[in-house]
Amino acid sequence: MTNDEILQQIYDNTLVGNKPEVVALTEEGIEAQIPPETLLFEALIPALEEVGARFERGDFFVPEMLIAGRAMSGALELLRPLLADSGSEKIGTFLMGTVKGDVHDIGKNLVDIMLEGAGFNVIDIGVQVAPETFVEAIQEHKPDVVGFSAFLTTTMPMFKVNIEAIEKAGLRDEVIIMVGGAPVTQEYADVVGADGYAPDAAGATKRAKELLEQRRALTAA
Ligand code: B1M
Repeated sequence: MTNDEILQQIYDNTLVGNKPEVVALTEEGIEAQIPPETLLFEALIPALEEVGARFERGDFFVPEMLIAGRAMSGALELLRPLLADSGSEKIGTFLMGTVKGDVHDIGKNLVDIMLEGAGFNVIDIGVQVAPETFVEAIQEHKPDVVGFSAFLTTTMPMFKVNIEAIEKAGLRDEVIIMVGGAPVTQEYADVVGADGYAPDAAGATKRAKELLEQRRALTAA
C-alpha cells in the first residue's frame, strides 16, 4: 500500500469504527515512517469530524460515534509514545480533566499527549470530574496549571462552577486556569474568568507555556 492509501484506509475504517483495522493500519503507517502528526491530522481527526457531521445530519447515531471514538483511541495509544517525549526535563505540572456531565475524552487525551511532549508532568483525573474533585486534586498535586475540557454546549457552564469552587477553597491565586473543547471560544473563556484558552492541542501547549513563563516572571520580580 502507498502512504496515501494507508491514510485513506485509516480514514475509512475510523469512520465505520473498525478498531482492529484502524490499529493495524496505524501500525503499518508508523512502520512506513508516516509522521504521527500526518496520521493524526490527515486521517484520524478528519474521520471523527465527518462522524460528527453525519451525527448532526441524522445519518449516524450515538453507537456509531462511540465505535468511531474507540477506533480513534486505539490509534492514539500507538501514537502517544511518538508524540510525547516523556524523557524531557519537566517544566511544570498540568492537572487535566473533562468537566462534570461530559464523557468526551479523546480531545483531552490528545492535549495531554502534546503537553507531555512539551515537558509537562500531566495528571489526568478523567471525565465527568466534579468541582470538588478538581479542588481535592489541586490540594493533593499542587499543579501549576489546571485545565478543564468541555465538549458540549450544555457542559461548558461547568467551567464557571469549577472556578467558583476553586475560589471558594482559596486556591484561585495558586493556579493558572485553562479551558478548551470543541464548542469553547476565547470570548467564553474570558466570560468565565479563565486565564487561558486554546482551540487545539498544539495551541493549548503553547498557551500553557506562555502563561507559566509570565507567572514565573511575575513571581521572580
Ligand atoms: Co459526542 N458530541 N456526544 N460523543 N462527539 C460531539 C462533541 C458533537 C459536536 C457531535 C455533533 O453533533 N456534531 C455533539 C456536541 C454538540 C454541542 O453540544 N455543541 C455531541 C453530542 C451531542 C453528544 C451526545 C449528547 C449525543 C447523545 O447522547 N445524544 C453525547 C453526550 C455524552 C456526554 O458527554 N454526556 C455524546 C457522546 C459521544 C460518545 C460517547 C459516543 C463519543 C465520545 C467518545 C470519547 O470521547 N471517548 C462521542 C464522539 C466521538 C463525538 C465526536 C464525533 C468526536 C469528538 C472527538 O473526539 N473529536 C464529536 C464531533 C466532533 O467533534 N466533530 C461529538 C476529535 C478531537 C481530537 O477533537 O474533541 O475537539 P476535540 O478536541 C480538540 C479541541 O477541542 C481541543 O484540543 C483537542 C485536540 O486538538 N481541546 C482543548 C480539548 N480540550 C481542551 C482543553 C484545553 C485546550 C484545548 O485547555 C485545557
